[in-house]
Amino acid sequence: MRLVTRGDLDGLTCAVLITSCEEVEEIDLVHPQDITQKRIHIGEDDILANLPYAEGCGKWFDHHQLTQVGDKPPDRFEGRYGLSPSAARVVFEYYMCANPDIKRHMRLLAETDRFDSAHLDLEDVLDPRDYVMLGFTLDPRTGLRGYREYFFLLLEALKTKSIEEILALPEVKERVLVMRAADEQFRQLTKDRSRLDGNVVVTDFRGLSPQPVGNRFIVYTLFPQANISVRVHPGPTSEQVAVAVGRSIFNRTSRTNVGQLMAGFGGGGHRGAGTCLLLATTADDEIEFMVEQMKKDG
Ligand SMILES: [Mn+2]
Repeated sequence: MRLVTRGDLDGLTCAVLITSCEEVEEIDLVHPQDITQKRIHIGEDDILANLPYAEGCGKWFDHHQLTQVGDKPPDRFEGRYGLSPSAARVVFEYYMCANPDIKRHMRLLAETDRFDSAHLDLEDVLDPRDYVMLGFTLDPRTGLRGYREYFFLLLEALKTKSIEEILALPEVKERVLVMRAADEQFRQLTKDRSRLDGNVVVTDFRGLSPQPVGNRFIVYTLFPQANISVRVHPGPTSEQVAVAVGRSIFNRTSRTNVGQLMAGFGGGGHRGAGTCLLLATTADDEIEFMVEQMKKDG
């Protein structure tokens, strides 16, 4: 079988669990829009995890809100879907009875839940530790290069090593150092490039080269008044603009359903966070529309 998942902590924990329970010969890391836009072929030998449903797949595990784009899952399918703090939790529930051995990953799973659903506290953002730290080093959104190799290194390490041993690996230590330095710069650029509009903080990184990388929750420590954030950066091509929206993880009063709002622009996500790609020519008007909706929602 081939496992197709995404290269974040949730995808990694899915991979740890699924490779413990299935014969997986190959793992591919993809973006959810690679699935919805059918950029990769999915067949009956494929297990999809932490990604949208694709017709004809062997098994499917996910916890994201269903979007209007892409294939609709049928009433019956192999695998499991549910609104859960992580896709890994959905995978765990599916395999646990037949594979009780995976219970040894309970702590990894609990921390993946917390990380993927952004139930973090101020300390987790300002001074992250163990699995939360590991999650930040893996986040493809932080833009660190070579994450495929890194993902596979961690996949093997998590099966045999403690989190302390993993954080002591040279590859992990190096990423932690790079991230700490990047976060300092990111904090400053976020301050410079953000404006508060009612309850919404809008950060625009367009025109910056290279793109700043850093902890996406820092903005909430800088703008405690805001309950939702919009981050704008260049898309994968020059005709596109990428937008990432998230409710504040500290000021939890926003009523916007972000996944639903993003789906209206061809993207997707959870109630609390989501992304979409816009055409550069119309992006400003669309972003303005989103912000107005977030202000109306309160
Ligand atoms: Mn997830």
